[in-house]
Amino acid sequence: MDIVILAVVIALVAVGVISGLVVSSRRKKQLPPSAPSSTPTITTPPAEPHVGDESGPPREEPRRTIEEVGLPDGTEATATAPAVEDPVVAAPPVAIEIPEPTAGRLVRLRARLARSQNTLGKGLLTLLSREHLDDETWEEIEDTLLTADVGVAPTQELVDRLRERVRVLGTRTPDELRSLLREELLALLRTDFDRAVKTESGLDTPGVVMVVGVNGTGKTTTTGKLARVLVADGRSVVLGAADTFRAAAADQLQTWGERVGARTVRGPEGGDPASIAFDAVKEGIAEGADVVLIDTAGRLHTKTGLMDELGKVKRVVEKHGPLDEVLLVLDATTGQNGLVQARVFAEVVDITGIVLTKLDGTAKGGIVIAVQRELGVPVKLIGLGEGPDDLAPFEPEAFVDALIDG
Ligand SMILES: Nc1nc2c(ncn2[C@@H]2O[C@H](COP(=O)(O)OP(=O)(O)OP(=O)(O)O)[C@@H](O)[C@H]2O)c(=O)[nH]1
Ligand SMILES: [Mg+2]
Repeated sequence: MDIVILAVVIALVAVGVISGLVVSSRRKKQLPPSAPSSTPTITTPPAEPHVGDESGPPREEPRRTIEEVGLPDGTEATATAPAVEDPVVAAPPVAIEIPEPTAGRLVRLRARLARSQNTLGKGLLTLLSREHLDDETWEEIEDTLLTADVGVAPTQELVDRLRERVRVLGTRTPDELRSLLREELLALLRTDFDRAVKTESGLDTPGVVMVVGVNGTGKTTTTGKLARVLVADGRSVVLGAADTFRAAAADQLQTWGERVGARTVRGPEGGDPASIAFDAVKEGIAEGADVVLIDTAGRLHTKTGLMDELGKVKRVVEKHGPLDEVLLVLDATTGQNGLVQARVFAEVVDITGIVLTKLDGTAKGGIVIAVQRELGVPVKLIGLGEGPDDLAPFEPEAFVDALIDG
């Protein structure tokens, strides 16, 4: 009898505890998302205790790797913790990922490049190896280059040079052809550019990098990947979410930041991007950060109002000092349209470097040549996948080798 009463009491207590938990977690969910304020908020990395944390679920579950978790693509609202209103808690973040070292990335990612690009390199080699290099073959070579988005003028130059050199060569061995093609492609890609992303101001203030481009090219992803590269190199980073079009955009950037312990300065949806960018640099200066990365909203180069706004963001940031790098992010799969975008963006903000994303998904790697030619500005980074460490410095030699050797 006593046992029965005890069992009933235990059952009642258990129900009470469970319903208490449910209520408290419901109550938590019903809290309004951080109320938009007129001043930007600075989010701290996760895992710092906040009021009410005890009522949350236990955190013992095994940590998943970043590959398993994946990262948001910005198309959906992320379920990250609401922005912390009180700025800057000094406690060091824990459970921060250590990104992969940057050295040798292109070697690791080379296979991806080769998979999509070697139709170009192999195709050219096969054509050049034909016994009779007649006009028709040269036309095919030309077509191959144009299809890969090398652009008309560079294609013509390359074909003229190859024709001349093949003629001088007389008999051709496959090795000779390979090194000849390699040299000529390298000459077009230019080995004289300084391709280092400039993240040092040379002063005692942080280096400031702004990331621009049309919608969906990979700006936020690139900003996040770049933050990881910098953190891996031992630099401290502040992120500025100057994309105020969608709340999810700031969440997306913040998620990238949280994974490596970088703070994100963000503001209300629909707020003024220039003031957020300004505040991000201010925060970077205040906390003695090494680098401030500013992500901007995707904007169509054809919309004058949006392009004017971008010019304003840049001018306002420059009140703190000159920008060290303005990176234009271009989606390699969009082909020649990228050149038009490049031209317009370069008019509004001086582009200092190009990031070519999604090179893993296209055989149109020739756009590297075309876009450098168009702007006179080097491709500094290439995106070779959606993974967090799939951003590589652009190295012409490794690129050409991947084209030709596969
Ligand atoms: N395959 C591949 N996908 C990429 C690469 N870079 C970015 N992406 C994907 O492209 C999509 C858009 O990336 P975002 O970083 O959100 O692009 P965005 O320019 O910030 O977009 P908006 O802010 O909407 O203008 C995401 O699904 C990314 O994962 C890349 O190098 N390769
Ligand atoms: Mg974005």
